[in-house]
Amino acid sequence: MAQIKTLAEFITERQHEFTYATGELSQLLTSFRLAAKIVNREVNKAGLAEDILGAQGTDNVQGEAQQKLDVYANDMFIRMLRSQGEVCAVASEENDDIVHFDNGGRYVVAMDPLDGSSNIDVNVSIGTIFSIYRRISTGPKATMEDFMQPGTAQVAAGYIVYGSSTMLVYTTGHGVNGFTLDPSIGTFCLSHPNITTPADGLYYSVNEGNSTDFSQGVKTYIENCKKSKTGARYIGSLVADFHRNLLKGGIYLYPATAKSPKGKLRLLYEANPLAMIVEQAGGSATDGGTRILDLKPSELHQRCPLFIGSKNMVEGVMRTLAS
Ligand code: AFP
Repeated sequence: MAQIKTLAEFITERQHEFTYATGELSQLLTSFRLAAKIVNREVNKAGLAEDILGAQGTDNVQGEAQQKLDVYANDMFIRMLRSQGEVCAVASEENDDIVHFDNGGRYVVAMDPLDGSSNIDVNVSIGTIFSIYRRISTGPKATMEDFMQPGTAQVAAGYIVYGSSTMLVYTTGHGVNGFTLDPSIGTFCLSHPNITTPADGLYYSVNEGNSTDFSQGVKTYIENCKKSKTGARYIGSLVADFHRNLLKGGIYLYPATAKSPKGKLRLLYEANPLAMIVEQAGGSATDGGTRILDLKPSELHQRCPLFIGSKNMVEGVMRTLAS
């Protein structure tokens, strides 16, 4: 029988790669590991449980209707991060402002606790995205400065995809590894060691319903994809679209539109963590002009255009945009 390696074992085995105190990374990732299992349980029964399924009746800071599971997932991740003690503050898609823990923790986390939540009640994959930074401010509380660090300063990033199986994928800057939740034992097990993304992808993922708003460069790139018979895949959950392209090779595009002139996706907790992961897997991520990880944030919920995936495809879109 093949040897099983659990996520907890893997983290312990690889924690020497972490620049800071070795136990800290375990604690940080434990929060996500535990919360992910609990959120996974709720996501799996969403189709049955009427009290969980459906809109909460409030809007989040982005003006989007919050689904009940969004709120549940947000509370769960925050509770787990608070209890582990390494994180002193969180920026979440679901909270207008920074959530402080007042515990002296040395890290801050930016997260989208449940991405693609409009897909919950139609039984389509959704996800969680997270980004971890070392705190740089020195006062009693974390400040905006801690969250305004460029993506290059991330010490770890990851996502969880709740799909036909549930997977946790993360990087600390030493490659990307994926773990699948075995529901029979309730444990994440190493299933995708050392993920590398193909340099030439087979798919492009974009909401073409917005295409009349796209710049001529983006329109031309999409036309070129069609001419070369590149397959189209769009799920409408960033994590799921990204995960698919990471494994199979492809590009995800969310350009500026008339409705979202700065792009729709959020820099801190969508673009940056996925950009760190894709680069670690050999791919690229850009806003169309600048490498995502080099962007200097100025707002907690800042949006940016995103072109992310296989290296040669991202280079192709950059060339087309520049021509
Ligand atoms: P929700 O969490 O509100 O469903 O938003 C998800 C998201 O930000 C991202 O995950 C998707 O890729 C994107 O929106 C899909 O949006 P479009 O409907 O504009 O294509």
